[in-house]
Amino acid sequence: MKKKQSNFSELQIERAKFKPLLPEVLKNGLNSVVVVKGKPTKSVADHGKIKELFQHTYGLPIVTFKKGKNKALKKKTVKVAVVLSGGQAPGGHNVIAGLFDGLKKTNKKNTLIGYLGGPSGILKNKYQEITENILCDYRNTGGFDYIQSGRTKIEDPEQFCSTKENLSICAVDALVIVGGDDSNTNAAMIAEYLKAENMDKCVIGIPKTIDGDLKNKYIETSFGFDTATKIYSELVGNICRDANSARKYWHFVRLMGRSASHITLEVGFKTQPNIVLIGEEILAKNMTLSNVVNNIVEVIIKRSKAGKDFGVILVPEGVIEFIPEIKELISTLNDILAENKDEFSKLCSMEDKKQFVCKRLSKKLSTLMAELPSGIASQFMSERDPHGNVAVSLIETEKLLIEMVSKKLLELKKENKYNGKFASISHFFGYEGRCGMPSNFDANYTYALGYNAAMLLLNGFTGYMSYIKNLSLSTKEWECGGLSLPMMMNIEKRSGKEKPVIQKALVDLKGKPFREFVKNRNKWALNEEYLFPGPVQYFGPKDITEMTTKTLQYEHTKK
Ligand code: FBP
Repeated sequence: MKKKQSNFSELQIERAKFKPLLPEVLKNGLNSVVVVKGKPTKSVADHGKIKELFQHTYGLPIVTFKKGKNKALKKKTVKVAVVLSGGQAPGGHNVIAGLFDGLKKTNKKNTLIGYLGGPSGILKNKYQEITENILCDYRNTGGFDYIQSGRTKIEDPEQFCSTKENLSICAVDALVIVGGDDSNTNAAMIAEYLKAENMDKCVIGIPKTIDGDLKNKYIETSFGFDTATKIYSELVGNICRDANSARKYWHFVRLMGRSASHITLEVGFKTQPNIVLIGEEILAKNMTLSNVVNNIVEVIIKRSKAGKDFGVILVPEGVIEFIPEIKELISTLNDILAENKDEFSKLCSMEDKKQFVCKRLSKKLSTLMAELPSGIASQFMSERDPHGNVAVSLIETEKLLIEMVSKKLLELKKENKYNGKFASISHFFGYEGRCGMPSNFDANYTYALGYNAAMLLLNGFTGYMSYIKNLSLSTKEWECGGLSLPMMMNIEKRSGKEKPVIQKALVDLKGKPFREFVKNRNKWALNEEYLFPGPVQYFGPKDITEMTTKTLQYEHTKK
């Protein structure tokens, strides 16, 4: 149903007028763009196994686009389907808008449909035609509500078969899957299946996730990371100011980011709180949960001695899976829950569930499980998503840390080694940032990704991800092209089985962003060097409205 503009806020009305900028190469429409093919590619790891699994789509070259006449595109009429998959990320609607505009500008007769509710929409053949009449109300907006999203994994032979049938019923020539690493793994598998079945249908992926962990040399960032981290930074900045004003609380802030700690690192740069935990560092240093707690306690004591019984600490939600002992526990639990799904689902009480898993754990792991606060233990046993991931967004790690830190400080107090006051407040910022109105960067980036995807599929590429490079430069200078999906894959254990998946990009401890953080963290710990970035700005000085992430700046500028 078409929404009325009268239901829009003043900012929504103004924002609807924003015209995303396109990279120079795409600016004159796709009939003026030609393809340059690079050399054959290899997967990031496990070449043999990936090649075997992707016999029809392995090794495809990276392609880049440059200006030139491409008359062939105009003559074709295509029907394209788009699906939004996984967690929401700011800018999803602009991917649809860019794709729609790219298709229509090339040939007015091209059409776009949107599968509803994520990949399950493909399986149920539930879709809606994308029309300008409705799309105009979603341009430059946050959320995925135009066609919604879902986390269904297409992996069984029957599911592949119904995907093929439903794409054929709708006479769809190409499918665009907007998703993170798991959803783009789905895209790669569907592309391979359709090719093996001799179906002349293209599948293109779009890199989406606020987590920022879908990246490599070509995918410099996934969309949504920019806006989400700006929103979290506003909130954390406000907390820092409150902490510094009241001077009586330690704020433990958990931030979304299922595996990698990119969000936390970026928010750390933007707000400079007293402690920033980075999961990847904890893993590299093989730290136990008590090591992590002791490090926090050390800073709390130092600040307390300086008369500062307050501070702000950032905790990435994925940190829990980086603590080696917990990582082992979660991965063993994943296997136990996958192997005993039916039996486990019949258990009602938490105690029965705990006993059921403890019986199947090693002595070391069952002791660890028993030592965890019962709320946390039950969160560890929550249902896995269809990709086999534990729901870290539901594990209250910040509360676990508060409990353990308080206990440690109490012990130290008894030994006269600490005489400060420790009062704590916990926060979790996750869902607050995923549907925000996209920043100018994300609005432009997503629009370009969609437009660029149209270029890839109109040229018959399949098993590719749409990429836009040089993102730390002005939009005009962005480079466009396509990256073979199997090139990004490796083999990982999921739900107890080895599976091909797109490799996640974790925080690189040798990379510039992390090194920059290490240079500064001791100062941030003891002093109040807090920054207050304020809300995302859409209008005003370009230095602010066009600002990219610190992560992108450190990673891609030659300083
Ligand atoms: P994607 O990887 O699908 O983009 O989702 C990322 C994320 O936002 C994580 O940060 C978070 O842990 C998870 O989704 C939450 O999932 P759900 O929306 O199913 O609660």
